[in-house]
Amino acid sequence: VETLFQEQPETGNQYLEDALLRSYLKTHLPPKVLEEVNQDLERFGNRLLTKIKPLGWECELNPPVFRQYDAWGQRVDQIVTCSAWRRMKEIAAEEGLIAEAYERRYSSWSRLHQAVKLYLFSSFSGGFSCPLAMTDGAAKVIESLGFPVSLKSAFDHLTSRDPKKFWTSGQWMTERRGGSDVANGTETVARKQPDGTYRLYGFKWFTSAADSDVTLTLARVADAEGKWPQGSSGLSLFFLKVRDEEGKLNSIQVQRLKDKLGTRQMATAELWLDGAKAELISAEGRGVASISNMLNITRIHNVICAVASMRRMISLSREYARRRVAFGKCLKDHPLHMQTIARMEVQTRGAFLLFMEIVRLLGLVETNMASEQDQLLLRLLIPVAKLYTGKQASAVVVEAMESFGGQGYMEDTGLPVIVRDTLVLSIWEGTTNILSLDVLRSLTKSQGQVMAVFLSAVQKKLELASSTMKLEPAVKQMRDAISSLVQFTRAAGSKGAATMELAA
Ligand code: MFK
Ligand code: FAD
Repeated sequence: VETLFQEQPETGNQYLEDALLRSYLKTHLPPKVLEEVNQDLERFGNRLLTKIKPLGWECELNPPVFRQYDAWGQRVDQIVTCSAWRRMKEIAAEEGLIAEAYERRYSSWSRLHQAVKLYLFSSFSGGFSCPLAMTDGAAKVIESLGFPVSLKSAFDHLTSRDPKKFWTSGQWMTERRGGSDVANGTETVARKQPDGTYRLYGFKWFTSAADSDVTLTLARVADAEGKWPQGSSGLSLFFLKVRDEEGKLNSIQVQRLKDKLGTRQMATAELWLDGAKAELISAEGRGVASISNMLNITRIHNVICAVASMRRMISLSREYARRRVAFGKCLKDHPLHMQTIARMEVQTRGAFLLFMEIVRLLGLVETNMASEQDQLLLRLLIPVAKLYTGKQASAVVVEAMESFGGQGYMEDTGLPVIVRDTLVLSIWEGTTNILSLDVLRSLTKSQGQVMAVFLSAVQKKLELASSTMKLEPAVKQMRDAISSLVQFTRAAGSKGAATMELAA
């Protein structure tokens, strides 16, 4: 039989099969929380396997289509999504994939619980992780603005567990002249109306999950002389509903859907805003600072998806190695092949623990339990983790594809889908170099404190490790290096940004 077929790798409940995840939860969660979370994740793992996974594949096979005109020549600009995609939205609500983080029934651990569910969901979501990331980001912005009365209802929709009530949000930042340089590239203007609302005019060049209910976007508000202020301080943040009660677009025209390498399950559109009714939700000129609260959440989601893609490919690869025979024995019995898989496994475990640390810190910040050090560490780790895991995942999934030989390259195995969808993780939500500059921004803004906090956290972990393992010489070397780095960044911090760049 073995000469005839190569068997399809099959995996089971991805929660039960993830030993590292389970041992992390066991060692970190309080017993009562662990009991409930464990039950929920086991149940969710089964639902993913039996119901959600086939839906995700359906989304891949039935990507959204754009219908610009109806049969009678009327412009309708309809983005037609498949029923599986719409079902994903209902499931996301039922599972509380956003709600969990804001209800906080497990205090600081609720964020981690939500993040783990998103992590398990990611590889089977048929691209629905994308709107969920932006929805979480929008809820976070509303929370960080102190729940303005006008946004209370939107917050309830974004964090609802009721599929009929649940809304998703977009994040329309990128314009033709600038996706990285949003501050100078944004041409969209906001004209104030007598009733205090605004009308937006401009062109948004990338808008993902364009079937979303609401969105956050940036535009320029005219100054007292009627001029449009340029640069970052000319940008303000707006909230808008994409369609009205009858489903008609809010003075928005869909130019076309993007023809993408991956993430084909979800619609990324080019949109003309031709007087879209919107509400100003930040102070004038504070658009970038306000939307940063969204960016920091969506960048964490990016980390979640990066780690999930690596985990998924390796799980399949390990499973395949148990079945596929070459040169008279299973791949798992070829040391060289196993070394390749082991290297990927180590990278994925490291990335997983970094992801856990970030959501643990976020949970503390959100429940006012974080120290100043925790807050600084979180500010630093988000761009570092986004840029690092984005690049790392792209490399790991390509390596993992090779571990299936020629089958890895075959479209109907589903493996190329994972590869394509992973490659975007280093581009959207800020490219690698833009995030490197964000690391520098966090250094400069904190006068070097973020680095001092980071290095002393590393030192503590090393000391902990050296008490259980024989690492004294290495630890001593690292300790010396760390204390001179701490001194250097402190000194650089007091001398300003240019020296800080050197320190970074
Ligand atoms: C599946 C998971 C992912 C789902 C993906 C969904 C689909 C994809 C969606 C997208 O791709 S959305 C578009 C993402 N776009 C970006 O990520 C933009 C990349 N560019 C940057 O990040 C630039 O660094 C940035 C636009 C933020 C630079 O803007 P500025 O205005 O030139 O920066 P400036 O003047 O340094 O900062 C303005 C303020 O924002 C400052 O606050 P203050 O005025 O109070 O000092 C900064 O401290 C603050 N700020 C900027 N970045 C921050 C931040 N604060 C906290 N965290 C940050 N990361
Ligand atoms: P550019 O800014 O032109 O960058 C080009 C290159 O120059 C990059 O390598 C970049 O790293 C480098 N670069 C630029 N500035 C610097 C600098 N100062 N120093 C060093 N290097 C620099 N955007 C949204 O707002 N909403 C969405 O929903 C959305 N969905 C997307 C979906 C997909 C599938 C993709 C691919 C993109 C999406 N984007 C979305 C856009 C995405 O966020 C941008 O493409 C990204 O931020 C990069 O911007 P850009 O394309 O303008 O590239």
